[in-house]
Amino acid sequence: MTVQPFVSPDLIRQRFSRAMSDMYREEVPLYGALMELVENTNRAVLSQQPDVAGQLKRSGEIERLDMERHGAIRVGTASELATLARLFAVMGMQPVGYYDLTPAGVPVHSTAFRAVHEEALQVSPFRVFTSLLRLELIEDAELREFAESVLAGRSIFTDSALRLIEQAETAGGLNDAEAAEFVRQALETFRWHHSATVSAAQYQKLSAQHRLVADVVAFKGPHINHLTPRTLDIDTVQQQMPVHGITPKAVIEGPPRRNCPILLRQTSFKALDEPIAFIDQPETLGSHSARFGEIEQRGAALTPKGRALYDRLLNAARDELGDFPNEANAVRYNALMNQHFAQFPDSVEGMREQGLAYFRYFATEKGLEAQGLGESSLQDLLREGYVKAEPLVYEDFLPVSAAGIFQSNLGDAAQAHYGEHSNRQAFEQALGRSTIDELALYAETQRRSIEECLTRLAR
Ligand code: OOG
Ligand code: NI
Repeated sequence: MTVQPFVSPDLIRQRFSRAMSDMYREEVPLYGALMELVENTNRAVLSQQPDVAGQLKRSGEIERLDMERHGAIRVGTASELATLARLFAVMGMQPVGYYDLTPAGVPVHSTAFRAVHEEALQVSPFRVFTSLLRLELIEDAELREFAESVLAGRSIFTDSALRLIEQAETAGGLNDAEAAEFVRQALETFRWHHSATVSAAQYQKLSAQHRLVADVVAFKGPHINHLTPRTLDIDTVQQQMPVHGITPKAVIEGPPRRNCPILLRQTSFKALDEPIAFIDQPETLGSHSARFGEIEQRGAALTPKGRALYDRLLNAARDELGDFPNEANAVRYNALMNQHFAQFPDSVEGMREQGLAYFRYFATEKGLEAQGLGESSLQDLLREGYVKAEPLVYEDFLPVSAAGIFQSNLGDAAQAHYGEHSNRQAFEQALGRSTIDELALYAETQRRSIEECLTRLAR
């Protein structure tokens, strides 16, 4: 008997991401339309902006661009979250970052499951923004207990998925056939189910508490609620969306448009009203809106200093606006953002000199041809053109943006006020492990690239 080699977790993730996209395209036809729009826009940018194309080629991102996307799900219990962590680990995805959405009136806290090493990200940058409902924030004790009992009675994983997770853990991996079956089984957890698991009256009660509560509690599993492609020009896509029958939210979340993109800019289109059936009324259809579309443009990962500046400028613009950005104040919001962000250096050199972003360093042709560079400092090498710096792409999410995305899809009525605050410890206890600090990952990638670059030049 020959022993089948294990498939690398990165390739399992790549397969899974593709399978998820196929499923979502079938479930949500608008997703297909959006993908097409993004592909066309990206193609135009690559042919019209050689500097952008050059940068993506040097960083290798051009190869992952077409398959790059993130999804989002919401779960209801600690054990669901902990098992998800194990499921994602089979695909080489770790929980990175902690996001508290309660200050924005959304009763969840979240992490992003993703690959952590730059080489793994290159094979598949697939990420899943994963939120845990904070039932403890529901004040109505009766409703809370009802929600807890409904959640306790469901199982969001297939038996085969659980078996394969365990096998991957004990054997150390999955062979080709097992990996294929794992992808098929894991996909089931994220599928949309149009029949609710509660009665119409119970659904109404959950929904009246918070639409998010109904979305998590009233269904069989944590349906994927969006799948987001990466665009190279979000303003163009935003503008083009209505032409294709898609209505975007009023403002783009994140930093304003810049020459040198930073962090993450996102926009979404409204959730679909989908027909659902209740257990006591299988014939009468109710309606639920959960699934929506989103696009994003990614820019440089910021250092703690850069991030502090970003947060300060964003808060200043929002404070001055005096309200959540919406349709009525969108023009003023954009103007305020541009005005405040004028303080954020808008060039690679400016950001590098002030230590605002993380970079990847490359030996240039000139550097590789030169001799005796062993003793030079990185500073000197950059100045002489022996080394070039490219910003590291931001692989994570932004809590204020995420809250804006949640809200635009839940309706403004969903803005609640919660006294209780951030509770990373409770989240990690539910998760069964700690979350990884994303800043440490960027710092490591930057360090590796400097080391590699200097070693190459010293040869
Ligand atoms: C997640 C919303 C946040 C993002 O990209 O920031 C998000 C959700 O609605 O479950 O997707
Ligand atoms: Ni998203």
